[in-house]
Amino acid sequence: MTKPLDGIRIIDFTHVQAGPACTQLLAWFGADVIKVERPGSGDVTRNQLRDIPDADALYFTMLNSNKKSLTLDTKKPEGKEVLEKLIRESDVLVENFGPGALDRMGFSWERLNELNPKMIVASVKGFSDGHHYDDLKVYENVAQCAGGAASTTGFWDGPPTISAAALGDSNTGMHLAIGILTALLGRDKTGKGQKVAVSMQDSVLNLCRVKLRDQQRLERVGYLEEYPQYPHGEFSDVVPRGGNAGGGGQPGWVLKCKGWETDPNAYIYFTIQGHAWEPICKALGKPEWIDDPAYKTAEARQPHIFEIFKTIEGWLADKTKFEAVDILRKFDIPCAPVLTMKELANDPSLRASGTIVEVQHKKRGSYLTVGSPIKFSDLKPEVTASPLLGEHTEEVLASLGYSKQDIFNLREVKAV
Ligand code: CAO
Repeated sequence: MTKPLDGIRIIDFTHVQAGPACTQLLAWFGADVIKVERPGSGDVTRNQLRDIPDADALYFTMLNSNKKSLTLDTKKPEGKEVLEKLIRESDVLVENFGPGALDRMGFSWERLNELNPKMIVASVKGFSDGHHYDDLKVYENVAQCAGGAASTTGFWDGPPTISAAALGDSNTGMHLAIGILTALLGRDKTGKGQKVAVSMQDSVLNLCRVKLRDQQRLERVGYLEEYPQYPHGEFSDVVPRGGNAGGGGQPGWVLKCKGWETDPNAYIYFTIQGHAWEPICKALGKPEWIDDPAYKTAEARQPHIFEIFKTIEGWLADKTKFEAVDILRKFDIPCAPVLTMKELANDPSLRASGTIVEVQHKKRGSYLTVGSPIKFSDLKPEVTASPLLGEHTEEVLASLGYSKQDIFNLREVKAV
């Protein structure tokens, strides 16, 4: 089957998570992604949090599937020469080194553009160019703090909190992938490559835009009616942490189900959407609430919303999270069980859709990974194992015209 990105060659000069998540996605869709790694060590995640001695860690395998690995010391003249050849024959270079690392290596944007004016150069940095923090190295949690997620996540009486979702890393990689695809379409029209830059701070903030909405509402009216602080608590002049309240106009909360005393995930998320109030009352066996002025409107419910949640927890007390959702779905009530990683890993629907896939790896045997969350009618992305360090060095060098002797010589000087 031909894939949409067949024929697009990408130099994957990325490491850890933000960059690799981007290039992995493009590899699933058919791009020829060549991961350039330092000889001997490679991407640091190959060794991080290993669960099997001498086999690449899951951190690496789950972010680098469908790629080739070329080892190359790009600080050595021989390595630079190989990289230059590769640049001349590639469509995209993606990197997420610390600030200035590519320039120090001798591959500034100007130099790259001179070597291949058609090439797209895509970068992830912690902060955008010209930002007063643009010299900082950044990891996931740093980005969540800098992008507004941490100050608005968690409970009002606790500290700023980090989300387990990779808002700084993989999310930034997804933004970058959109930028690269846009630049490729642009190149079809102009024939020219361009620089695409995404910062982790900006990508986190982009996902926190409803909190910037709330900041402006707060400044105008002094309160936020959908937050648990309203109407009994206090508001300061900044958006508070709202616990598990819904971010939109529909109040919701994480509610206990049967077994919560011993199972930390025996919960559902329950949403009280305005138009669903009547079905909610019917589902809960509380028809008298439908027209009761103390319950009828969202405004009337808000002052005692936690009493309402308590009543719903009473109804949930003899139902597991799955039983509860099976009842509530019949009433069209937006809700979901709080699912654990174990439940997700074994979910037959996710296996069938290709969202959770089992991959065979030369050294690890089989492992689970998350496949493409994007589904197409004419493409079924197939997830293949991540490459071993330098697995494709010979193949890539041969494709650039290097002979067996040349490759031997490069090995002698430890450039590959
Ligand atoms: N051959 C020779 N040298 C290589 C090489 C190769 N194939 N690949 C990388 N290098 C060198 C670089 O040239 C650089 O050297 P100098 O610092 O001497 O110029 C060095 O390796 C890499 O530096 P780095 O700053 O990228 O790495 P780090 O471990 O110190 O920092 C990180 C890691 C992630 C904090 C930093 O890369 C960063 O801030 N990246 C941008 C933001 C980002 O993507 N963060 C997300 C990471 S996922 O949580």
